[in-house]
Amino acid sequence: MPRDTGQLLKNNLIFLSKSIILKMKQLLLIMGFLPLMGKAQFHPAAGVAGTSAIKKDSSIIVNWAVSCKVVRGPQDISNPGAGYANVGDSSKATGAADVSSVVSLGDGGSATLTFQTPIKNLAGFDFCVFENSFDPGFLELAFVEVSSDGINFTRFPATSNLQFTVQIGPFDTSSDPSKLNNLAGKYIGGYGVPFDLQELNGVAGLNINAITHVKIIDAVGCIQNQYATYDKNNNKINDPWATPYGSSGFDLDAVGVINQIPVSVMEQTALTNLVSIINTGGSDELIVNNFSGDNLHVKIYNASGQEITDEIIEKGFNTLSLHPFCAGIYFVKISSGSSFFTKKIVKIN
Ligand SMILES: [Ca+2]
Ligand SMILES: [Ca+2]
Repeated sequence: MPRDTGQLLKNNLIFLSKSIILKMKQLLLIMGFLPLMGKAQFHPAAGVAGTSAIKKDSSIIVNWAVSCKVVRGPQDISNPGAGYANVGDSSKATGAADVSSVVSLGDGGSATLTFQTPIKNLAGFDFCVFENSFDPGFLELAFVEVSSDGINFTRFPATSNLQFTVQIGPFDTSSDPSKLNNLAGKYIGGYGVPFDLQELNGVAGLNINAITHVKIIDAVGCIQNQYATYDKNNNKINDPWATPYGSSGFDLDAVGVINQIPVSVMEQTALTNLVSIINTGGSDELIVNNFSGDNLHVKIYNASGQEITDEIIEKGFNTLSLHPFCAGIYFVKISSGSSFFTKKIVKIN
């Protein structure tokens, strides 16, 4: 082989091996990026293929919240003296979604809703939350929690992969629903954000087949450390802020029920699923929330088994006073026909 040809071949081999190494490096780089590219892409905006948005008149919505209790947050958490959010009232969040009538929660404010009959976990999404956004990129967000006793609430693990280095301003439409998961408000008005109770399966003290309360809590959205609220990955949630107006924060329109304990089969359902008994901190007030369609019989016995009160309660929230009774242990017996259950309560003072 002539010397020149040998050198040429050698050069070609060097070039070839260099380009193979380069290709391999490029491939490794792409492979390294793949998990990042696949990460955190959630359901896109209403109307876009792959969305999970549920239209307000969808036939899968079988019921709506029947009561709502609102705790307003300030219009501007950094200036609490300037007053609280004040648009709408709690009644605006009950009944069907209509986009136009809402209750504004303010920075960090909350709304707790109850239902005609408990929400039940079945295949797929079980309930959905409506806000009144006018632009798919203007998204005021809220955490969603559920409870089966009205006392202990469990938060859906929320994710925000939006940037949190530049504050989203009050007229900013740069938000992106495909970077948000398990946060109410990720869709435009008229389209509900759905939640699947199966995701909370196994949480101690939570009966995902008899959810009595849904709580919506405004994500403050400010990226300053002292006011920020965080997602499950401990990332700051960035949403339009500051909004120092009466309509500050999450604007709750409605909560739609997709799966519920059917009203007609309530009689066959354990009575314990249809009643919640709340005696916060051993106080002298006993709240009995009756989700069954019927009046129920409530008897209270003292520790010696003597009957001390006997009342009929209607559906909905009923407040019974324990005021006349001494501190101590009591038993509350709830009955309907032949079915009943008993719960121990403690009156502290
Ligand atoms: Ca479900
Ligand atoms: Ca907010």
